[in-house]
Amino acid sequence: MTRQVTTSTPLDHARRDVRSRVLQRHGQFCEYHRLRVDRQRQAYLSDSSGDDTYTSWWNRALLSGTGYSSDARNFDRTWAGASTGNDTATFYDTTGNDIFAAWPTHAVMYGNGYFNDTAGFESTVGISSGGADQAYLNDSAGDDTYTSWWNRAVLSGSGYSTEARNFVRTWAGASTGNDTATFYDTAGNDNFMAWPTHAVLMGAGYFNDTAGFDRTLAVASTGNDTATSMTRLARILMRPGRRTR
Ligand SMILES: [Ca+2]
Ligand SMILES: [Ca+2]
Ligand SMILES: [Ca+2]
Repeated sequence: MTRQVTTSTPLDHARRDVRSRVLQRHGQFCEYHRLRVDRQRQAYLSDSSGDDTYTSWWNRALLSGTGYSSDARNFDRTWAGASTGNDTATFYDTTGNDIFAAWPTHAVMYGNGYFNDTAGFESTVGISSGGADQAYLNDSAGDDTYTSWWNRAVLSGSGYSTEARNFVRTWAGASTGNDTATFYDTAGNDNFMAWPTHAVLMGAGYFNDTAGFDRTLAVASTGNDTATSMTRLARILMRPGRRTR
């Protein structure tokens, strides 16, 4: 009769011990980083029942109201929620490329290394300081009004207002309801182009795009402005002060 005997030297024991310690340390390291990503680098800010003001930069989110101030710095992601009261949110960008996206109930600004998210603010404003920034404004299911200038686009409806300032490119989308869009031009040369489902006014340094509005109106002031109906393939030369539907 033979017996299988496993031998193990003190060196084997030592190696196994080292390996298990390394795995244990690795586990602790992974757990530490999981916590860092999942918890430590995200900030959650909540408002008061009164009127609150939110302001964010790429490395900071600040929410304040009567008797309090919550300041989150250097987080990868921040979230701020508004409840009752008249709450306003202002988002500042970076000098790089940033995106501002807003809906009636939430808004977000994000770019390289940061993501600032909000929910429930009645008024939201995204501000671009430079870079190839883009703003996306989304309407409500009800009736909404869009108005744009070369450096500003505003979309508002029942209980909310969203605004994009100084973006080189903006887009606003309309869904259900009776939604209207009005574009104002610059003093220079501008081009308005309209399709049945979308319309664009563009000029030096700006591009204001819309989709789905039931009625669009472009207003021309000075400059050599053109309006093109892409359906009729008609080109109209707009004179100062003349309105084109
Ligand atoms: Ca509030
Ligand atoms: Ca930017
Ligand atoms: Ca709508």
